[in-house]
Amino acid sequence: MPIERLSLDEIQQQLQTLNHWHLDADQVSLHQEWQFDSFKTALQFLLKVGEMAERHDHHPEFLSRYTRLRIQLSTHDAGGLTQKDFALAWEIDQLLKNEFAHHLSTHR
Ligand code: H2B
Repeated sequence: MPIERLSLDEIQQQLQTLNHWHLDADQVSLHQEWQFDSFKTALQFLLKVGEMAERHDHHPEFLSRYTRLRIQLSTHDAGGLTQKDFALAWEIDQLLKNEFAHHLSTHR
């Protein structure tokens, strides 16, 4: 059974449960960008999110640029946003809060 895309209402509701994630203009993906205190920390964060992605069998797009990391989430199989994207985003938020909060170089 393919997973269902969420409606715009559902997307707006789910966004409230997350920290600073942004809906892309085409409404098929979510993204967020962080800046860490070093390239090494940014890579460690990326690796942890990568392990998480394997556990979820759900894989983000990563854009690494020195100390910055951008993560974009979408469910390709559904052609848009699903519960899987929000579940992963929520867990990424927890990881950030629990293990990387002190390694953010700026506070938005
Ligand atoms: N990741 C993302 N982001 N979207 C998907 O639709 C997706 C995935 N599908 N990871 C998964 C793997 C699917 O191809 C496998 C067969 O479960």
